[in-house]
Parts: sequence; structure tokens; C-alpha cells
Amino acid sequence: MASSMLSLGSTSLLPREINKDKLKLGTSGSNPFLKAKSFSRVTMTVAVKPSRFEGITMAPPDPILGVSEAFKADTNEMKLNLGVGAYRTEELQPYVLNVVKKAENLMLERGDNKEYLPIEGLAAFNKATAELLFGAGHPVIKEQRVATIQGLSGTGSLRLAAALIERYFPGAKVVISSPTWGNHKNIFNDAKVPWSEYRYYDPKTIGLDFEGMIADIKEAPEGSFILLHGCAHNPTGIDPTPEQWVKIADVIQEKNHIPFFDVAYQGFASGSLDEDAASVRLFAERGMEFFVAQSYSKNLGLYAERIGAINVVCSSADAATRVKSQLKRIARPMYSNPPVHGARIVANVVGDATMFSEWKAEMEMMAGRIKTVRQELYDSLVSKDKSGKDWSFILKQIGMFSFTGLNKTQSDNMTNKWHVYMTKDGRISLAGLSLAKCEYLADAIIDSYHNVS
Ligand code: KET
Repeated sequence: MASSMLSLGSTSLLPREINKDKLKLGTSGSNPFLKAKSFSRVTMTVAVKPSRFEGITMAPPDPILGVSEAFKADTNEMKLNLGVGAYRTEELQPYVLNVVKKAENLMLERGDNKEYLPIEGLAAFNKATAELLFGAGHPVIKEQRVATIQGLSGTGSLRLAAALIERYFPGAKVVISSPTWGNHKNIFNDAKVPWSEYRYYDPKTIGLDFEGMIADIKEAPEGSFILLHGCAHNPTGIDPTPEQWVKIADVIQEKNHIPFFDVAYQGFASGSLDEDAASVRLFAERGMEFFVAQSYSKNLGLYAERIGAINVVCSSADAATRVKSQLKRIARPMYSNPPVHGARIVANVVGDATMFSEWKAEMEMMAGRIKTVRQELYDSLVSKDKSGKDWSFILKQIGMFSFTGLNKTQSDNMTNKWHVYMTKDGRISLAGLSLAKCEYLADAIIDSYHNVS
């Protein structure tokens, strides 16, 4: 018999467990967890152990990614997944960009290796990603004032920044828009960073509550982090105008706050990478210090590659070097170093003039398809709904989503009766809609809006 293990019949137990008196031969005593079993001439009592995980309750499904799981389980042929913000073709199939396939073929031909990347990620990617954001040759880049490290897409990059805030700005609050992308709160909660909200959406106008936003940013304790969606606000699809951005920058500067941009849709709002970076560039031009998290999930369709970056714009190259060193220190025990595949795709596409213009054309195509279904949905609603309700807010919203104004019960009706899967805040992803399904969706929305309260 091996010295470390006691074997009896089919039962093997480690000595540590035996010591804990969970196994007794010949007697079951009065312990309720012990049951008698017979093995030929020996009667053995085996512990039926309560699980160490008894105290762990069932987690609720994720409000966004859980919708896709429910969609998969539905067998109705009319079902429609408008939950997650993921681009689909007119045939409602996932889309891999041609330029991505081209870059991948090139990588295969070259026989790139699979060695670890440095903690901060692929140098060519970090250079390309900062240049896409600020524009090549921008002073913040030339003066080496941006600390950029590759992150696990937008989410992982936000999480790194949250950890930096927790470590170096203890007690500072992050102030986020109400409403916002559902995962923001989770990210700051998990990083133990306190947060509060600023007003953003006005249900009466189905537009921006600009006065409320400004008042709440003003009221936040000096030196707070103000989380801003660079473009295509999720979930509302409502962005400040260029004039409003100037006022937002004014009040943030006045109160010594630190802007924190989440840029998950660069190129997807307008179809132009530069236009969609205008808000970020406005803050850079003012010489402010701020954070920008980037994602290539949507604009390059690299959802599962987990490729993005965190950029910290600093007032000196020296500060940027120090910040970068600390970001690396945070990343190392979390995941050691980031994956290489997506980083190489981005670096190759951005670094090659032909592929870069092919990417822009495909991005315009994707943004264009979303605009076309947005218009078609609006037209269907207007022609079918005789109540006189003004549906024009749908056309005013931009990006992947439409914030329908449907409440939770109405959203439940969309799913339970019409098999239209969407988040319970009334958001629908137009990137998951086809022209062919617009009329069906309009029927579902009209029914839910008028017949359910
Ligand atoms: N920021 C925003 C505003 C955002 O909408 C997403 C994703 C992310 C960051 C992170 O994406 P990543 O793939 O980590 O780069 N939003 C969609 C998917 C999700 O919820 O994870 C969504 O809202 O459907």
C-alpha cells in the first residue's frame, strides 16, 4: 500500500481527510454525514461530505451575455438576437472582415512564432493603437507622453485602469453616466473603486440631459474620474454635440477632474476613425491628463481575440514611463502578458496602407448596414403604428444600438411573446438586425409599447 494513500475497496482517501475523523471503520456513531457500507468482511463508514461550496449561491445570468445563452436555448424559428452588440451580416451570420483574413494569411505565411509577448504587449500594436486614437504625429505621441499597454480588449483595459486608480488614487470616485454599459459598475466594484453616477439620459426627450450632466460633473468631489464614452454611447446611442463636448471639457478642467474615456466603437459611430476620435483629441489638445481604454472587438470584429489597450496621457514623458511601469506591475500577477494573435492583426492592418484602406472600407460598409436597418425599422414603425407616436428618436441615435424606451415588462414581452432577445433596459442591437426582419421587429415593438405597461 502506498504510504500516502489508504485504499479500501474502491474508496481512496488522503490521510489528511482521515485525520479529520471523516472515516471510521466498524462504527457510524451518531454523525449524520456518515453512512455504513459493506465491503466483504469489513464494514466501512464513508463520509458523505457536505460541499465546501455550500455557501456559494447561484449567480444571476449576465444581463448582456446571458441574453445570448437564452437565445440559443429558444427553438422558435422567428427568434432574433438583439442582445449583445455584435455585428451580423444581412443573413444574420457573424462576420469576419476580409482584411482580417488577409492579415491572418500573411501571418501564417511569415510563420510568426508564439513566444511570450512582453508584459506591455506587442510594441507595433501599442504604437499603432495610440496613433489611431490621437492621430500619428500628435504632440502627445511625439513627446512620448502616452503610457500605452495592450490589454485584454476593452474590458481588460478598463480593469487595469481601475486597478491603477485603486492603488494610486485611494478614495477617488469614478463618476459614470446613468445609464451606462452594464459591465462598468462590475469592473469598478471588483477593483474596489467607489463610483457614483451623473445624469445623462432624459426619458422625456429620449435625448441627452445635458444640464443634468454638467451639474453632476460640477458637483462631483474635485479630482474625480469622469467616465465618458468616446463615441456611440452605450446603451443610449446619444452623444454630446461638438459644442457640448467643449463645455464638458471646460467643467472637467475647472474641477480638476480626470477624464476617463471608454472607446469601444471608434469608426463604428460615423464610419470614420478620425471623426469618432474627435472627443478624445479635444481633451488631448487641451494638455489634460487622462485615461483612454480601447477595444477592437467591434470595429475590427475581433471579439474573441481580446485585443485592446489602455492609454494614460500624462503631462511629461517621465510620468508616462512611471505610469507604464506600474500598469505592467498590475498586469503581471493578473494574466502575466497578453495574447499575440489579435495584436498582430491590428498592427499588420494599421501598418499597411492597402490593408488600412480596406479596413476603413469594410468599417464603412458595416456602419452603413446598421444605418440602413435603422432607417428601415423607423419606416416600418411609422407606417404600422397609427397612434401618432414620434419614433424619430431612433434616427437620431447612433452606433450599434437603439435605446427603445421600452421598460422591463415591455422588454420581457418582446422576448416571451415575440422571441426578440434584448437587454432588459430596452436596448436593441441593430447590428443583429436584418432588413428582412424590420417589419417583424416593428410589430413586436408596437405591441409591447401599446399593449403592455
Ligand atoms: N465598453 C463599452 C461601452 C462596451 O459597450 C463594451 C462591450 C466594452 C467596453 C467591452 O468590449 P470588449 O469586447 O471587452 O472590448 N459591449 C458589448 C459586449 C459586452 O457586453 O461585453 C455590449 O454591450 O453588448
